[in-house]
This record gives sequence, structure tokens and C-alpha cells, in this order.
Amino acid sequence: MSSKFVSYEERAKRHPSSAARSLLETIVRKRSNLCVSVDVTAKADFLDIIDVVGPYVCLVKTHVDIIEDFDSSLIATLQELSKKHDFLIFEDRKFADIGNTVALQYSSGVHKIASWSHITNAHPVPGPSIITGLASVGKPLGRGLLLLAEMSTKGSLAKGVYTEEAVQMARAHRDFVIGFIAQRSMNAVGKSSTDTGDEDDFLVLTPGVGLDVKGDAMGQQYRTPEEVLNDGSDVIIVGRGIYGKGPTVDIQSVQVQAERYRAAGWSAYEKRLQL
Ligand code: S5P
Repeated sequence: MSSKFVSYEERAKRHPSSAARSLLETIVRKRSNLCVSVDVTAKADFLDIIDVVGPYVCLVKTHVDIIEDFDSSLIATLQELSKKHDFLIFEDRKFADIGNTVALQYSSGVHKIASWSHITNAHPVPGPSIITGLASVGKPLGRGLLLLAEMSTKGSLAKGVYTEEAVQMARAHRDFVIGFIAQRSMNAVGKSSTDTGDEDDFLVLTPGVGLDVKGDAMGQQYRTPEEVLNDGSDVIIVGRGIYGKGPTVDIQSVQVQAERYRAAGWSAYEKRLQL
């Protein structure tokens, strides 16, 4: 029986983008479609969590601008951990400015994101120039970009025509845009059922994933790995569900939760191949 979903392995073989292929190959090698979002403010916690979740993830998502004691040694250690545990790095920078400004924010400043982050993301709100600005820095380095086509929060404005336009922008820049932050597959968005054009294979990375709670006090909304995989998501992004909500990090529990979410994401993937 052939599934309506194609396996990661098959997609890795034929994906035109090397950044997308790298992520798909990592997913297959590690049997993990889990991305852990490490949103903590102390460098020591940040690196401890990554060292512990490393074996269970295909991707580590960062917000480097929230780290209080950031210095360049943090990036060097992050890169060592990425090699040690075989995962890629995604700085969740959510660029949203004119092309010239985002190119500078991506390449320069304290964080020099393009030099170490395999994948980053941008809001499509400024229009296609945000892609050309970021591509001028990221493409020569073999980086990949995700557009925020939808968000996980209550009352998000990223819907309807906005989402459709984001997908059209991505189709026009397939050489750099590898996919979306979204809640479902975007491949068919804006296409009629009789469309015989190019088959898209955009990756979909989905935040707002939790097994125990449905939301937080600030508008976040959670769905289960199975729900998002069945809607066509490829990678689950999990933050507090893994590293907890308390002021201190319980590193043993982080390991248990990372394996729990890895297993949940992978079994949801294996189930959908039967659909
Ligand atoms: O729509 C979105 C897009 C993103 S990238 N909703 C999100 O929650 N995110 C990010 O995913 C958010 O910035 C945070 O880093 C992570 C979710 O964290 P959690 O603790 O709620 O799992």
C-alpha cells in the first residue's frame, strides 16, 4: 500500500536543496524528527541542556539574544556539541526588516548568526526583499531559510491570504527557502486541484507541541506530535515540555522528556506512513 506521505529517506534522496537534504538525512540517521527549543537565559543551563538532549534531536533551536552571559565561546561549544551529537542548529531569529538591514543583522553584530546557524527564519511581512537580503549572506554559506507562514499563538494574523502569499514567495525562491514554520503541510496552498506544476517539497517545522498541557498563560497553544504529523508537519519543536517551567533545570528529567518526545514524534511519523 502506498502512503500519501513520502518517507524522509526518499525525500532526502531527491530534495534539490543541500540544506534541506542535510536536515532530512540527520532525521533518518538519528530516527528523530524532534527539534528542542532551548529558551533559557544562562549559558551554563543552555549548554547543559543541549549536551543532554543532543542524542535525541535532529535540530537544536536557539534564541541567542536571551542569553545573559553570551560570549563567542558559547558558539564554539555549541558547534562542538553539534558535531559530537550530530544535530543541526536553527537560530530562531524571526527577521522582519528591509533587505539591507536583515543582511546586516544576519551577518554581523555580536551574534554573527550566519556563521554558525544552519537554518534561520523570517517573517514574510516585508515582502520578497527580505528573502533576497538574507540570501545575499546565507546562500553562499549553504544556509537554509524558513518563512513563518503560520504561528501557534491565539489570534495569530498569519492566516488566509497572508499564508498563501508567504508560500508564493517561497516558491519564487526555492534556492534558499527550504520550508516554513507552520501548523500543517504548505505544499498545496494556493494551488488548484488540477495544477500540474512542479511538485513542492517544503519542510514544515511546527512549534506549539506538547503532550501534557494545551497552552500557557501568554497565548501559546499546544497540539500533540500525532496531531501535527498527521497535518503534514515534518519536525516537532518542543521547548518547555522538555526543559520544564521552573527556575532551575532538572537535567535528569530533561533527558527523560527528550527521549519521550523523540519516541512520540517518531511513532507518529511511522504511523502516518501507513495512512
Ligand atoms: O508560531 C510560533 C513560532 C515559533 S518559532 N510559535 C512558537 O512558539 N515559536 C517558538 O517555539 C517560540 O519562540 C519558542 O521558542 C518555541 C516554543 O516554545 P514552547 O516552550 O512553548 O514549546
